[in-house]
Amino acid sequence: MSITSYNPADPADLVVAVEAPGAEAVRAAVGRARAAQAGWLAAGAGARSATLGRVAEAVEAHAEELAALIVREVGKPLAEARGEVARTAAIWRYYAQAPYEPSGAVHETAAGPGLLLTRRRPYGVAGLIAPWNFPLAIPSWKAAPALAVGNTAVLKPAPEATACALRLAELTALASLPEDVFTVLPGGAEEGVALVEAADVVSFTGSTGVGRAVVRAATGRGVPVQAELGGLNAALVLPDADVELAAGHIAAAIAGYAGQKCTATSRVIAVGAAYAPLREALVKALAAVDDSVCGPVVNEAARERMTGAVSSAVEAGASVLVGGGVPERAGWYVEPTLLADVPDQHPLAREEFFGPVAVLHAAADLDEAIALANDTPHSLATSVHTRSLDAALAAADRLDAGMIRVNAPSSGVDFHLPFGGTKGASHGEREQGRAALEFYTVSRTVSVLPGGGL
Ligand code: UN1
Repeated sequence: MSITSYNPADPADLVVAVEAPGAEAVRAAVGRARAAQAGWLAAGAGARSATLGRVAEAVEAHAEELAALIVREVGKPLAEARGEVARTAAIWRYYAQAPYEPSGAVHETAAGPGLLLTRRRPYGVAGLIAPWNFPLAIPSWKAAPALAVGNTAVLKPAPEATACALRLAELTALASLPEDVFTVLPGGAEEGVALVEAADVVSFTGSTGVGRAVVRAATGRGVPVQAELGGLNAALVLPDADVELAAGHIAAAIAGYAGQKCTATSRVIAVGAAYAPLREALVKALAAVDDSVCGPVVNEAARERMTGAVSSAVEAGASVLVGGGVPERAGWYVEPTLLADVPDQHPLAREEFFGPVAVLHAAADLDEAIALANDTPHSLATSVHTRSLDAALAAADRLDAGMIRVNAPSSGVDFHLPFGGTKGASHGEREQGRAALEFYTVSRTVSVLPGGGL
């Protein structure tokens, strides 16, 4: 089987085609990574820090080329692609400091002399499975912390982002990351399954269905696993909000990169008197979104899924407030779309579609809005738009989401803070920041006791 990726804005443009390496090649790569791990750990904090810092420099030195590749391979608008490249360099630079972090603590003995120590140690080989929508940032925020603490890593990127991942591997080599410390193996399901069966610690970002299978397979082997799955993210707008500002943020969260972020907004919940002005402002803001913000969806199947869901919602009684169609042009474009009166149980109101489409709901008060926002297993990111500190605090207390953003789009993350959702949106330890360093290490307890009776 061969792995191909095509330009979503120009489907005739084949970006890359490689032979899928197969399960045996994955096992062999994990074996080489395991053999390289002891040397990488023994190289010491200074060497690991310097190497990760050089990866950041290599990313920066190739920033424009990388941004152009992201645009071409996964259809991300240029401004966001540039932002992702900058974020990628910052991630490597941030984790370049991590090798110098304390790896444990000293404790007092309960009785008698001695030193009790905890020490965090790497697992061995991290198996990383990444999606296509952040083709450099997500592989980097998985690989950099894993490597910083002394693991080696094997990455299987999404087929749609194969060229970006292979380029990242080339840049790590340019930065003199030793051989077999970070390996990129393109592949599909067979390679992914083989990686989960061979790695010592597993990190996955992708769809809920595949993620559940990955979690089952890794836990079945007794191997630690984290999984970041889909989000069904709401934006709550209170009557006291600056409606224009809120509409701008929400339009960006619905249509930015064609809604292809697990943090994108797909449900807008207007509270009380906010409904009418928000509807008007949001329709205007979405109608004004252009290619520099939205871009195409990743492939034909994604567009079919999205347009099929919109027409079935309309058949079920929904009304289209803006958008709803596909522009007459090459590329997998979908108009930024807002729907009202979508039946509560319709898939569009219940599942993640990964497109520039959202559903508008009305809520009588904040309580009802919070109940609506929480009525999903996919509680990843929720935005709250209000001028009231009390309402913002109430929302922060009572929303289930793993990330609550006040007066900001639901999408967009700070790479040095924990990232993840609640309920069905995430499994295991948080990604990013210090949480990632914990995930890729296990604590050992060392008791140093006097041998000769002091
Ligand atoms: C962002 O909102 O900038 O797969 C990042 C995703 C998320 C990353 C979102 N893990 O879309």
